[in-house]
Amino acid sequence: MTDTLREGSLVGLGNPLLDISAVVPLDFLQKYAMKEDDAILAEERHMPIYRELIERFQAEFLAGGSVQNSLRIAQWIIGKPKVAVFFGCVGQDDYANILAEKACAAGLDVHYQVKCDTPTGTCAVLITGTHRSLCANLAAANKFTIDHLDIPRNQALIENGLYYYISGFFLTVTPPSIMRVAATAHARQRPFLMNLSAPFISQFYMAPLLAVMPYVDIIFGNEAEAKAFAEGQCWPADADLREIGKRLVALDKLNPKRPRIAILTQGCDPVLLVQHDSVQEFPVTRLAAHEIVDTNGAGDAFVGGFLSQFVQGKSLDVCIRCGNYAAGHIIKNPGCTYSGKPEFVE
Ligand code: 26A
Repeated sequence: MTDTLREGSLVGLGNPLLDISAVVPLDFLQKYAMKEDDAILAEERHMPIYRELIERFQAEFLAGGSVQNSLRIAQWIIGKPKVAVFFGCVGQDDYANILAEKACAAGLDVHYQVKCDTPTGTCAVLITGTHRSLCANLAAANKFTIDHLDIPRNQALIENGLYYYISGFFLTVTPPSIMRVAATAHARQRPFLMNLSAPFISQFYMAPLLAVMPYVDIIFGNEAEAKAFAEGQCWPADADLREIGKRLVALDKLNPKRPRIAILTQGCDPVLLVQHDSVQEFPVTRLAAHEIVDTNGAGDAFVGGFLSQFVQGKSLDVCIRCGNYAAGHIIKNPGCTYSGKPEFVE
């Protein structure tokens, strides 16, 4: 099946970030007013974090950026290079070289927009036990512009895509680019997948999120992200995750022939697959404490595993089980990295 997959089938757009990751005590989070398992955009007061992580906590540097993570994992499982194409913006520096090198090693076809005057984005990853807190300094990633998609070669790559995946995170950077890709997917009747990405997206970027939602065929999110969306919509405060999922799939949709699907993860509790009025649960294998290295990238890996099967036309059941496999694997490795050959069996 994999052999029939053509290059460039899966197109992703997002923020390419280098993760600066370290295990820290809880009071380090408090110092920067950060919460466990959150993801935020760096403000001025967060800027010293990066240096501090390196100098005080022997931070590791790892390829990151949510969409790029998912695509690297999808590529790892697919095994055939260049099925996935990625667009994002980097600086002209060593960090960009590291990101490109890791992406290429994974088989990903990256087409970065490069801004010479701005450094490549970084993300502080603060590990506390099984929690991780992310603070992204987007820098060059924030400078992505739609004209990168106007370059004829890039335009051709976008039009060549059969599946499209963009994070909610990218709404902070360039809603027009997202709308452009969504419209292409819609015109060609190809699946367009998005992620709620973080609670702050629903809190501060609800308008562009709602603008793109009618195009979204599959929406991913975790419990906290779904709850933030529900709050932003003033849905009943007692609505549980199942109810929120049902409301998410019922939001306006441009192509009614392909009803929206919501896939909601909840840590080691079962993944919910919400379609129409039905909610199915997919159990997650609970890892023993000693097997867990860090949970950074688990959500991205889930999507990566899902995509690796989805682009091969597999059933949602197989896609979700592969998502769970990939997330479980990534948790046993530092950041969103893998080791060895994938061992997913359908
Ligand atoms: C706009 N923001 C906040 C972000 C991110 C992000 N990727 C894109 N945009 N904040 C954190 N990340 C990435 O998420 C991964 C874990 O899910 C981190 O780089 C990390 O690799």
